[in-house]
Amino acid sequence: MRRLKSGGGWAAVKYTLRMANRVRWWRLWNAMSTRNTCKTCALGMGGQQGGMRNEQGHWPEVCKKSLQAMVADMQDGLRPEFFERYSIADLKTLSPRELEWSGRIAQPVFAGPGDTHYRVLSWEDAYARIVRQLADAGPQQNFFYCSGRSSNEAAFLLQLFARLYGTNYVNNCSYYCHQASGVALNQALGTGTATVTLEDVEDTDLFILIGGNPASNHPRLMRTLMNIRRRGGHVIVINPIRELGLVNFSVPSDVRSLLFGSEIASQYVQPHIGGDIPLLAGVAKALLERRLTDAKFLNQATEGFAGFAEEVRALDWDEIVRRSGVSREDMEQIALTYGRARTAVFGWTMGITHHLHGSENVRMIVNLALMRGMIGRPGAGLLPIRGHSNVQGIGSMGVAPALKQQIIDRLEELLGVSLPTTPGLDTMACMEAAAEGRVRGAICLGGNLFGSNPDAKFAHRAFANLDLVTYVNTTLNTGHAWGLGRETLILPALARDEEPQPTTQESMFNFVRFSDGGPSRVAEAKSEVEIITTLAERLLADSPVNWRDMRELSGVRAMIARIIPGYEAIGSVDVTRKEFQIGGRTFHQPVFPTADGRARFSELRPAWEKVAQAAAPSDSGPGGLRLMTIRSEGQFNTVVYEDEDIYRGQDRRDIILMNSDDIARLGLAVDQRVRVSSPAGEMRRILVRDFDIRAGNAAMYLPEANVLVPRDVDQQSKTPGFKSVWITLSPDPASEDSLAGAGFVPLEQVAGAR
Ligand SMILES: Nc1nc2c(c(=O)[nH]1)N[C@H]1C(S)=C(S)[C@@H](COP(=O)(O)OP(=O)(O)OC[C@H]3O[C@@H](n4cnc5c(=O)[nH]c(N)nc54)[C@H](O)[C@@H]3O)O[C@H]1N2
Ligand SMILES: Nc1nc2c(c(=O)[nH]1)N[C@H]1C(S)=C(S)[C@@H](COP(=O)(O)OP(=O)(O)OC[C@H]3O[C@@H](n4cnc5c(=O)[nH]c(N)nc54)[C@H](O)[C@@H]3O)O[C@H]1N2
Ligand SMILES: [Mo]
Repeated sequence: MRRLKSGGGWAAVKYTLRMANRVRWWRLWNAMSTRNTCKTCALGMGGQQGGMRNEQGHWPEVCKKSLQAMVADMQDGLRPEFFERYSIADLKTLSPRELEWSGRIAQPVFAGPGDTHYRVLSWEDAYARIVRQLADAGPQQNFFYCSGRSSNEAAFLLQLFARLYGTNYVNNCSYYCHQASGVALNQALGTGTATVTLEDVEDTDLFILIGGNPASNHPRLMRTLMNIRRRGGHVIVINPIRELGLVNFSVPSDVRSLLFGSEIASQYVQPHIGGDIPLLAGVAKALLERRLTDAKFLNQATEGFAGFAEEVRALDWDEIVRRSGVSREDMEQIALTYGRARTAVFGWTMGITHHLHGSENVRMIVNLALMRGMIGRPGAGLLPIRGHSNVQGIGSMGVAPALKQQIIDRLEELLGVSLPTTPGLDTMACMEAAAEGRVRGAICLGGNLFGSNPDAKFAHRAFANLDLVTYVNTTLNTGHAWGLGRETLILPALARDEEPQPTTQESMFNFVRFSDGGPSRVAEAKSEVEIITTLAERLLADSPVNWRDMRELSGVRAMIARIIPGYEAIGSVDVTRKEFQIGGRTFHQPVFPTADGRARFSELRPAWEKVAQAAAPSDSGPGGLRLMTIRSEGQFNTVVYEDEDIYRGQDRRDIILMNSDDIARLGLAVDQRVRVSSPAGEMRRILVRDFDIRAGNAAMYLPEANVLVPRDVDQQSKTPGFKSVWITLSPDPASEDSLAGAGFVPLEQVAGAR
């Protein structure tokens, strides 16, 4: 495959034209221009400012991802014959890409014990089956999972339904995503989300980007990074992989950038996977040695600095260098740039949270920001770069195992009920409970809980142990083939821009957007709100909530305004159509919502020990590598749109990206087939590819590589270590030509998981 010189640019433009041809460009243009929040990442485009606009009204803000998602939603509906023709065994042989492009799910379908095929059933039958399961098994035997695309309204109703039914087994995909950020920020600052607005980021002198690949996953952040550089500011990238788009990116909507490309990183350092704490500690040490800290801020606004500073001073540079994989000069260079910057924003993504020390990673970032007083003033702060377009709103609405006390109190008062006090379960805990037979049913609102789960073999078993699995989805995914219970239902949902009434979403900058909805593209699909309220109405007799009335979303918003802190303004959006910034979350003054108003440093020692523990296990031997599982340019989580990963110059997905030194050291060759083994499983016939990644580390794509990821979690955030899997490689002579070029290895062939 041809290697590109820059991310974005003409490749992105050409792709756009190709997508547009697929569904006719004026239809796509119209669809993209409606007033609906963009469906992909949580940067939050669209809404009332009109399609393709950001929070500052800039137009056009388009990215390949939003087009991919839109074109997929514009596909024709699956006909009943599809399920007659393709058995469940056939679905298992389809790749994530083939499943996605099969078409929109158009009718409820069902598979029971011994069924070889899904068959169409009526909505009435589907509802009756779910209500029977919920009533028979009871609230401690069913769990609710929510992905991050649903609206605030659907999310609020889902958790309210679950709680009035009597369970706290409610969670969302953030447990596999940014939960570590929420946990750590709450501990340090008393708030769990970004402390900055988009304006702050646009105005900052220095952006430190840690563990993320926004060129592919948040493309519209690239314009902001480009602008920082154009103003003479700096962008420091910390990433074990040299990501082309973070070195140079052509912002397609900027003529100068499109023609000549824009340099993004002013400094690029490549630590080991999991080496961020030693690296950031090194930067902290250099700041201390050069007295580049903000003493006034530290005294007035923080707690615990002295202890932290002592620990950092005591560290040995050689150990820091060895553990981080980065030279002392590089760390000192970061400290100097940071020390000179008037304002700095720290942004991070999954390279930070997907570790068994993910929460500690985030605390370390907070420590570094506090050292120079970079939280609580304009142009400076913290930005967890969120994933799904409304994952933050789903959390705000209370789709979580534990509600904030304030929300419980308000709900109990408003509704005159007592909410369940039994402990809730996070996502992995629900999967474990399923595997052990402690729960009997699951309702998944969006997402692909099977495909996103670590340890695919285990996930397959866990689902198979459930009596009824209900999926509410727009398109088919691997979960519908591999995540089956004894009985499985798939219900077709309307996408955001097909909702019969307006809905709202929350961006990673705590900005709430209002989506108009639009005409349905799939006749029999229903809105998530209709599905939830119908189930609630049928299951909960004498409910204090009139579920029929809850189908009117302005009424739901009125309730959210009374219940969810910071969301008061949502009560009037139907009249004003005014989108708003959530109160109490952005900090331009150094006073924080902790008990004493001060921000807290974390100790270094416990984090340091965890990093040491995560170092090579003794049994991995000299052939061991540390594996991260990552997204390609052509996918959205478990949904694969195309097999190519263009910025990384890869044409297929059944590959392992390795440093050329490791390839030579292990006696392997490029394009040789290997067997990749981890404590969780093994994958066969994977192709070795030479790549610019820190030696000792390797990368493969999710969701396929979830066969290899063990299900251990960070104890604080319950997030799996998706980016830190110890693997060994061995040559795999078995070569099967039937797989050549397929780019996808069916799970059964790698894991024998049938
Ligand atoms: N197109 C597209 N957009 C998306 C998504 C998608 O799948 N496709 N997914 C959405 C979602 S839900 C999310 S959460 C985000 C994900 O966005 P990202 O977090 O950018 O996605 P990943 O591919 O998981 O990439 C992680 C990056 O972290 C680096 N990394 C891995 N381990 C480490 C480490 O130990 N330290 C450091 N410093 N870096 C490390 C990898 O090299 C890689 O560049 O994107 C959202 N947007
Ligand atoms: N190995 C490994 N595993 C990972 C990760 C990793 O980096 N490595 N990343 C993790 C992360 S960050 C996340 S967020 C999770 C993602 O986990 P999930 O959010 O559970 O998975 P997605 O792949 O985003 O879900 C895709 C499905 O959502 C459905 N969908 C799309 N739009 C809508 C809608 O509007 N309504 C409804 N009802 N359904 C819709 C489609 O049917 C599609 O098949 O995966 C995690 N898993
Ligand atoms: Mo995510």
